[in-house]
Amino acid sequence: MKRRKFIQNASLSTLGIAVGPYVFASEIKTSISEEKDSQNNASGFPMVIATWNVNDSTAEAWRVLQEGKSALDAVEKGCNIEEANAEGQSVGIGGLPDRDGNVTLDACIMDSKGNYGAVVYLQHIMHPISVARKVMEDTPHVILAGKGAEQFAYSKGFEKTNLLTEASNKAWKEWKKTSQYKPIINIENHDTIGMLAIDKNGDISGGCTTSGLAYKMAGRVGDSPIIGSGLFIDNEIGGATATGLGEEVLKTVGSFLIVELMRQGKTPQQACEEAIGRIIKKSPNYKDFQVGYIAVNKKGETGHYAIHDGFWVTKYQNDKNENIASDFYDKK
Ligand code: SD4
Repeated sequence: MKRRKFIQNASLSTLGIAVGPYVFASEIKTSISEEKDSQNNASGFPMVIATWNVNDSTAEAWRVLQEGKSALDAVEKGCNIEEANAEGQSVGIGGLPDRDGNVTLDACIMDSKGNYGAVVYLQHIMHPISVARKVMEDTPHVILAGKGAEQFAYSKGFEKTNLLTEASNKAWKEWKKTSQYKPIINIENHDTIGMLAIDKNGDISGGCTTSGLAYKMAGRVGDSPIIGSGLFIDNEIGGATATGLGEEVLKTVGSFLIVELMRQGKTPQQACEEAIGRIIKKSPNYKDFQVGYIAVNKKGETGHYAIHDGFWVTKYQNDKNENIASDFYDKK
């Protein structure tokens, strides 16, 4: 419900509302950061934070962390839950297809040692994040695409699965009646799961998995599987991950930016706000799309910020699994 509300809110923004003035990132009110920082500075680990309302995913990651396993195991298993949820229409099975009716998946994973693996434009495999982990651990490469990624997955024992559910097929057929391709918010959808975890040793890992934008052009790849854009981890500093219109995240290398801003001394909240500010500064049409970021630093302090209302995060820390409505830039 909350995710859908987000889309509606974002869609409203396309109805001819005038573009606001250019804004410099540093002009974004620091008072927001301070207020949010006091809410977010529950520190400590193990902990896990993820984009959207994904309590079952964070609960699974938490369970893995409680067993004393690594943050890497936690993000993989946590993301697997949402990938297998056929009702989530932008991750794994049930994901809305591209405009030709093919469900194509992007995912990546990054560990505390700086290792990274990704799959892009992967079809017929329910758990792209697990394939990404295999790319990271079992190949000399970091990204595998399309058919090559699919063949690699089969070689590792993943099963061929029909990812197009009845509900998504129906939605696609409905969309085909107009076939209006506008790579902006009105046909964008959001459930992408980006997850950051810190294990009992204080080591950080992250994962990001998505079916990308609904009805995208065939071959389109978003930010989610691209290191530095959809996800970045530096175990000395922290991690960040993104959701929303991937093209905008890619152009500003958002997750890397957030980690570098934290390196310079910003809190996770300030860093997320600055990264959103960069997008707003560069894209006068920011009212037409959404981007949301989450971040965590080495102490387990978190931040989250979006362009528009409706972005939620789920955090499991200090034995509490909670959904949090994120603050946002465009207060109208
Ligand atoms: C993409 N960032 O492919 C993803 C979409 C997304 O929730 O986040 N959807 O651009």
